Amino acid sequence: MIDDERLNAFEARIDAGEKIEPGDWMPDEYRRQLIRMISQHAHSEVVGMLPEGAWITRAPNLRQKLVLLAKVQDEAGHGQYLYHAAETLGATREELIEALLAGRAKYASVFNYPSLTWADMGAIGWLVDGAAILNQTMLARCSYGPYSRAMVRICAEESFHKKQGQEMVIRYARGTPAQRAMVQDAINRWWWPTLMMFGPHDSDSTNSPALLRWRIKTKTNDALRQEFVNELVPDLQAIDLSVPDAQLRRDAASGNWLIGPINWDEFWAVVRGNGPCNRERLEARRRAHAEGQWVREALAAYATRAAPREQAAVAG
Ligand code: BYC
Repeated sequence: MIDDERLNAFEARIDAGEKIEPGDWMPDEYRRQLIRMISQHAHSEVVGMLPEGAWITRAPNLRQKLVLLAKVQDEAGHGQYLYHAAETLGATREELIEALLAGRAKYASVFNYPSLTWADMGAIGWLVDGAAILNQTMLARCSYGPYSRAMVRICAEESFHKKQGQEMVIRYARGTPAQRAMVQDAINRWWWPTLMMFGPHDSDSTNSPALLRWRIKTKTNDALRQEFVNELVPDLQAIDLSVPDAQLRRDAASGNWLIGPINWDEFWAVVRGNGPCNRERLEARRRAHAEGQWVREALAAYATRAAPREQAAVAG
């Protein structure tokens, strides 16, 4: 078949709601977009462990420590599923990780902000994981089979993360004046970075046309951001916490909560490596990678020695 016919057949499958699987023909641009997005997503999960990981040793009690440990460990697992999904498209894990450590790869901007108090664990769980769930519920319906299936599992775990964060925020909002002030401060600091996490406005979203055409995304950046704002504003108001946006107002006609302008200069500075913690985050990843070298070597040695034995067992 010539490429036009293949493309038509490929798009007809997508329009019919079929999943595209690893061995199937796909346009090079579809493959490139998926590797770009899935690898950025994997890096986000792994770098996203750092702001919360910093508080594991400072959790106020054993229960909180166990919950936070489980959550951070989940994020490592999400990175695993996603690197695997990217590998089904022909990318190698080594090249993807090398791009992250060299500072060439992107990951979610929100993780380049510091976690300053214990209440940040609540704000990250409710706001950041809450935003991620909206985005990932959409991606669970995406046209590429391995990515959509990874998302189903990840979303189930993210729901626990969101509830963990929500529970913390509610508890501190009902707590002492100092706890209320601490949690309000955390919401103030994480609100705008979370809104930026949905990506640039649709008019500046260069990848969206291809992603929407091939149903990798089925909703735009602005549509998802609006869903998030509509969900969070009443929930925060219900526990007497405010949103740090003097221009926030409810539009009676659409029912939407309309936000003030997002600081895109700040967003792009963070994306380009100049956020408050970009250098610290990459440094931590490089250190972890170097310290894990012996584990990778041991696994590779085991695989080399185990392979002939396993082949012999199968043949026998
Ligand atoms: N940060 O054309 P656009 C988690 C880049 S982790 C950095 O709109 P697209 C969690 C974008 O890459 C889950 N860069 O892009 C973990 C593009 O540059 P390139 C994180 C961003 O792809 C631990 C350029 O800007 N979720 O839940 O159509 C603890 C133009 O943008 C960002 C995902 O990764 C950003 N925020 O849409 C707690 C979801 N936004 O690549 C929680 C998967 C945009 O052309 N990703 N850029 O050089 C997506 O859904 C989409 O990629 C995005 C952006 C919505 C993020």
